[in-house]
Amino acid sequence: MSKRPPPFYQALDPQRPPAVPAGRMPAFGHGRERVSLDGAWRLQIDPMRTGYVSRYWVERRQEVWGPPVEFEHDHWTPVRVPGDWNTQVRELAHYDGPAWYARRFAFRPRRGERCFLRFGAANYIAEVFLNGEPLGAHEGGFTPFEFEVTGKLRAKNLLVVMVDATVRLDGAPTRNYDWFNYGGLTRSVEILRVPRTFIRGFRIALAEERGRSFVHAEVETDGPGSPKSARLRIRELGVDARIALKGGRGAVRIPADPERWSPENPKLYAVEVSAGADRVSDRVGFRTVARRGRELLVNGLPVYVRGICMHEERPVPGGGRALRPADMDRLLGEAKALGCNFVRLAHYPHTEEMARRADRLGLLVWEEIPVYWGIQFRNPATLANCRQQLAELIRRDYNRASVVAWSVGNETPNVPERDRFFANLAALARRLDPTRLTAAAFYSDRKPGSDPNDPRRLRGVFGPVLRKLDLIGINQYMGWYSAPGRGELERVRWEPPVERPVIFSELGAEALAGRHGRPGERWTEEDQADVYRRQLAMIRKLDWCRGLAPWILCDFRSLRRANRWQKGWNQKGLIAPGGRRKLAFGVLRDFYKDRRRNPHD
Ligand code: GCB
Repeated sequence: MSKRPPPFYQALDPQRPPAVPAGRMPAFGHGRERVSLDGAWRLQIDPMRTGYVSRYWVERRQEVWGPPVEFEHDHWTPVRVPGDWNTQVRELAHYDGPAWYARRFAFRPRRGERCFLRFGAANYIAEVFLNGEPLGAHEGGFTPFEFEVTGKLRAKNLLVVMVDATVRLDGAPTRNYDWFNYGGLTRSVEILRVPRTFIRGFRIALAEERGRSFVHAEVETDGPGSPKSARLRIRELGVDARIALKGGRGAVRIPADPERWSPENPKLYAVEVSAGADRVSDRVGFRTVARRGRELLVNGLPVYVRGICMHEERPVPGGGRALRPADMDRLLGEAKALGCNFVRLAHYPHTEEMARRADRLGLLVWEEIPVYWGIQFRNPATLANCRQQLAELIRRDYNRASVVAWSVGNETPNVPERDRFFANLAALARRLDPTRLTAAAFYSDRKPGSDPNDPRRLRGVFGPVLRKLDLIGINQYMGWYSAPGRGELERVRWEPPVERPVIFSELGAEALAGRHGRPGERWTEEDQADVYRRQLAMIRKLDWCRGLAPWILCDFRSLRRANRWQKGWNQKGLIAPGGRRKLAFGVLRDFYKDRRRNPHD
């Protein structure tokens, strides 16, 4: 950060604080002391990037007789964190540029402790300043990041965060997407207080080999004089094991036969780890996930996916990104009411609390990074950014039994650079987490009226990249986007595109809740229900298809949706923003009820 500000008349290309070093992952945060910085913050938008000239990160107050001061944190607009600015400040409904957050807080540093300032997510770029000093920057709108602030906290602190929601051509997502780009500090901000040497990483999973099962745990400490060992306890399983640490790292494999976590029996165990003066805990389910031929296996048994897709958006009339506990209960409660055993959290990492709840409720989860539509597959900086987002997500949710797949992309052009990009991300996911499947969703549709059985269709869309992945999603909107080709759902003959478990990861149709008419009459509930009925009749006959996750649980905001019914909302939801279920909800629920009775038909 240069000390001398540029002159005010210059257009700014500011020198940024250093980014979080690639590969640096936030510390394990559960079951330890955390100080919340959520609540009342102040916000100032900054479309001209004046904050870099005026140095918005330093303390300033206007003195009555003093020289003019052009900003005062305490008089900026009040906002709540976590939360997007779009739904909190009327004038910012469509603002998606840079903005500055400020908050004061008191703190009592303790001798010998270390502190980390952790952000659950900031969309899209964040630059963080504490007490006038830059801490660092982070790119990626949906994953956590942290900065060590040991020795930098005082009794009274000023925290300033520049959050830039500008969608970038080289970013992920890039400038073309079908949802709403909520800006701001959209997840919690907190300080983790840890001993000088502490447990930075802890992960645990079930492993099976030759008919025997083990609990495999890994611990990583950070700090001087790492202890020689850590202790792992799972009381309910009678596990009390020592993990030898070398250079602060260690792993252990303990023969154990826990009750398996599954959607039918979401059993969780309390797990505790201690090392030196530090101790963390988590609630963890044990299960295995694998593929065999065209089957998706959970605990060695084939699963038929009864899924639904969802965005991270409040299911209320105005929308909003930051989910509250009641919103999460609603979203996942409705998925359960549909009879789901699976949710696809599209198209970016949702708040960590969703997977935790899915653990408790017994829902399998597909998680995803925002590699979507026009990504710059040739750009090494874009790849580095996507690798970082994927790594941060895997690091965050590794202990969640509900999560079965890491998806590396959605609906991308079938070009060699896409294939290389996917192969790179899939290899990374496998290296970081060999216990789960890699996945991606591919678009299969044709021009209205074209032959649904044209063999080039599948080949042209998917290609050899499928073999780099474990679980394949097909997005297809037969009966909707190809309206003039009605009848195609009855005529289409699908071939399995690859020897892998394949699901329909999207299908659907739009309807304005409360608008009624006849099947075929677009934007009516009857038409949407009719498309679902015909889709389900088709899918029922496909023995290779391992399930579906229709698009989507709730209507969601999207500025590209601009007809008289949509008015800024994608209306493919089974539920309207106010919570009202459309007719198609019942159609899918009945289908799932039937599938549950005959899980293997
Ligand atoms: C898709 C995309 C999804 C869109 C949906 C639609 O294929 O994956 O993000 O919102 O179609 O409604 O067209």
